[in-house]
Amino acid sequence: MTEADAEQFLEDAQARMAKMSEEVSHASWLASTYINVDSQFTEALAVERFTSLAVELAQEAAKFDDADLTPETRRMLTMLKQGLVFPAPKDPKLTAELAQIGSKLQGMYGAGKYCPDQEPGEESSGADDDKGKCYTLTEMGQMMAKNRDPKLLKELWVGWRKVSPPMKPLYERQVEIGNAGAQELGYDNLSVMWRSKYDMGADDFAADMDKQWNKVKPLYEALHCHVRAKLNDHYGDDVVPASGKIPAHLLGNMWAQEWGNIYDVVKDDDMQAPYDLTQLVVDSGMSEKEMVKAGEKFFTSLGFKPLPKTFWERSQFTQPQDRDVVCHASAWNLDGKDDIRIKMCINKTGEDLVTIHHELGHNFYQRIYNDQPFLYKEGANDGFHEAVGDTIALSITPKYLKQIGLLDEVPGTDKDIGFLMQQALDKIAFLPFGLLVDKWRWQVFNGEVEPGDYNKAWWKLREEYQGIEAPVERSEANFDPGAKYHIPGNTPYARYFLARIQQFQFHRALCEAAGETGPLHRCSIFNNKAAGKKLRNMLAMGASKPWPDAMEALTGQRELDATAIVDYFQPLMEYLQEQNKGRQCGW
Ligand code: X8Z
Ligand code: ZN
Repeated sequence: MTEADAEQFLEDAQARMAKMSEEVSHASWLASTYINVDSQFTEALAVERFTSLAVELAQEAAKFDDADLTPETRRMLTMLKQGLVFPAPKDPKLTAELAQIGSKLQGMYGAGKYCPDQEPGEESSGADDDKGKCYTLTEMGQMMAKNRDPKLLKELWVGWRKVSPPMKPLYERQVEIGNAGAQELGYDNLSVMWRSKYDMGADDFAADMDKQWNKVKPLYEALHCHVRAKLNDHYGDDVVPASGKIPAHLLGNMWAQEWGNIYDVVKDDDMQAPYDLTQLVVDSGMSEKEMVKAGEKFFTSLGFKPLPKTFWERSQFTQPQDRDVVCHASAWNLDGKDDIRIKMCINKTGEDLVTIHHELGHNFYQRIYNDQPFLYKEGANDGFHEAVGDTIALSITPKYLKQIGLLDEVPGTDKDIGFLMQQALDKIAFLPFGLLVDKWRWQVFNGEVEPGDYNKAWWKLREEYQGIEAPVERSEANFDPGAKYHIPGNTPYARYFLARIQQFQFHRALCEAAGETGPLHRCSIFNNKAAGKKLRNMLAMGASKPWPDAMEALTGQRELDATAIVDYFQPLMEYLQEQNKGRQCGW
């Protein structure tokens, strides 16, 4: 086996995978935007075929294990092996079963609703059944964001979680088959396989996550302490005690993962936010599509090509009323070229305006690396992919909002703490959640946590890392991880933790490239071609180089560096320390 043999093998393999992955994309798009038995059947079949091809090729690649190859060819072979999120064993029956479970779980989550008057297990008798309204997750998310009635919030919190117990046996089986698949590829289990995609050893990766967490933890603890005190003021001791863990239903988000929606409860009377982004969006009269146009404009101002016509024709911007869809926002490239789309159920809120930038970040990344070979049409690592749009959204500052006509005046620096608080409630509050979702899965995959302890292990992590607690008693009859999209959706989650750290590093580097000298939180790179060029050059690399090379191209650094996020929030940290004086922090 020579270098030339390996190159030929890789060329053929990539051509076959590219074709098959296009089939999967179209079938999956259908299954996510028209949930029914037929689309699920079709998707599962396509996924089955793709999985079996990818596994076959990954195993075949082993024939080059002892060959003398260039580092580039070796790297591509490794990437071929690591391509699947959930590999199946060679057995065709198991491949089919795994694919069917995947489509089914995704569909259960997407079609999930909470129907207050319905007994568990009872089917609704029809869409217009007036016995009681059913709430979609989008509707419940809106209520969790705005409503402050603890009783209703608790009901929604519990209600949504009825979606997941039926998922549990499927999930168990999925893990079992996936682990067998990972083992056939030479990994101890899926946990090792998932952690092996970061150009370092699997255990080094887990250690690096912990290392970064320890750097930002003081900021999280200070925020937690202050938010708990404010919630205690607002709701009283009976609902939120002044010490201990915060009940998970009061943080403005179904999973208590981002807390920006309770800014009104957390702010001081003299600390008005400089503006309310949702209000600006509503007052502007923008349609959902115009919100996406605003996002596109930011990217084109940095020198990215405008989105293709098909993006506007084929994307899903709003929730269809006539069918079930997977509303969880995502960005797609269906043909590996220009057929890029987003799928969202956009609400006219500041939160969704930010999510639009997040999704467009995926699309502009996908498009700018589309000349790379199939295996390199990925982010430098998956954290990079998640960080691009968020980096851009960090430039949604008052200055920028004035530039695009949404704000009349740039507020004075006396409003900075309000702005930083709003940002921290999303960015800092998210960190422990971003860390623990895959900590849970790694334990499940490697057998440390068995099915009989799934929920217990989930809440142990939620309590330990986030300092929150379930508002009602939970047991193994519940399967709360399944009520979070990425578990049934099988999307790895460590990427979002990485992205939270990285996006501040990227923002800092881009602001420097743009010649901005003020504080990081006031910097916007809108319209700056020098920053745009730097970003575009890095993104165009795709996954062609180990991620530290991409990181270096943009930031001059080869490692994750939490000092950027810590520096960004330094003024807020000082404020929080002052506020927390005399309070007993921790949980
Ligand atoms: O899933 C997402 C994106 C799609 S990649 C909307 N995010 C995570 C989540 O919603 O849980 C973005 C932030 C974290
Ligand atoms: Zn994303």
